[in-house]
Amino acid sequence: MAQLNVTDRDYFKPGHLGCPGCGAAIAIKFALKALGEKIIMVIPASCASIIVGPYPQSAVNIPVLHTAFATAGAAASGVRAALDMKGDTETTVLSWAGDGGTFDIGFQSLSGAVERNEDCIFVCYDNEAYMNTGVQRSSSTPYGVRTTTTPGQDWKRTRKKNIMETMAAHRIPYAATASIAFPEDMIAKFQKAKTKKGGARFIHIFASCATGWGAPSDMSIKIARLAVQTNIFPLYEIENGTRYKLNFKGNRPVEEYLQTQGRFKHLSTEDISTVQRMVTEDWNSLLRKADELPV
Ligand SMILES: Cc1ncc(C[n+]2csc(CCOP(=O)(O)OP(=O)(O)O)c2C)c(N)n1
Ligand SMILES: [Mg+2]
Repeated sequence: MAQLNVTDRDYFKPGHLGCPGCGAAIAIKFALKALGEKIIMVIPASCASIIVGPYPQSAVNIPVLHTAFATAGAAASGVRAALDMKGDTETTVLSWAGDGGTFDIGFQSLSGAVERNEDCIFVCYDNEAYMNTGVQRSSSTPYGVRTTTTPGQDWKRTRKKNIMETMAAHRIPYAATASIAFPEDMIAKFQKAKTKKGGARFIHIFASCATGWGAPSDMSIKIARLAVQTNIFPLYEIENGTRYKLNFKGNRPVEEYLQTQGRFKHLSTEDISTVQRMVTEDWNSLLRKADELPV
């Protein structure tokens, strides 16, 4: 990859309120490094609200608007409109929502903002459950996972919603996936998103959660890397909802990923085969969209 042009400055400070090994905190650090100073962050209720913290104890030295759980898309649109009224087209509006605030309760707000093609970067940092309130399942929680609302033998039997496909269906100008285990790739995508001013951009970040996933805190990056290497969380970009580009091709079996986390511990060999089938099916579908496999 080409040499990245990133500042030595950190806009995310030590002493934040994330758990040890918090993937969401790592994602904030890289995103702010990529985007630089002139941004306003909009954060709906989530772990990120806590990690960044309430004014004046903020862990970031950029302005933040804390907003209600369902409203990231609408609140970011309002901040954009206010900046435009002031003639400020330079400042980037960065909406920073969890999977609950994106896939579930925030979905209508995001869909509206993307359909209006608001000039904002919409981020979903995805820890695959409602972590801030105690690990309840969301529509981003993958098949096979135990959470506090899918406990014991009632582990989640439905698949993770494909949020990137929903964004493609809006014909969003730019959408990309990113991972805390691939910082250069993530930073490059944020910088690319920043240059695509004038319309909506969406970045879906895989952010491991040691606390909610039953994993040691020093495994967060390794787990995120395995998610990409097993094609469970592929790295790719979509332009205008139609042009797909893959950034990495994995080839490891899903079991290597599943065995790193307590939330999958109960799965039988047969269940693991089911997960593998689902992942392979989704991966092949992505390859076809990227013109890398015959339709
Ligand atoms: C309308 C409403 N319902 C419920 C809550 C409580 N609540 C705060 S954060 C949160 C979960 C957020 O989940 P997600 O968006 O995935 O972010 P995470 O905490 O996992 O980082 C919930 C349910 C709320 N603040 N507002
Ligand atoms: Mg979450």
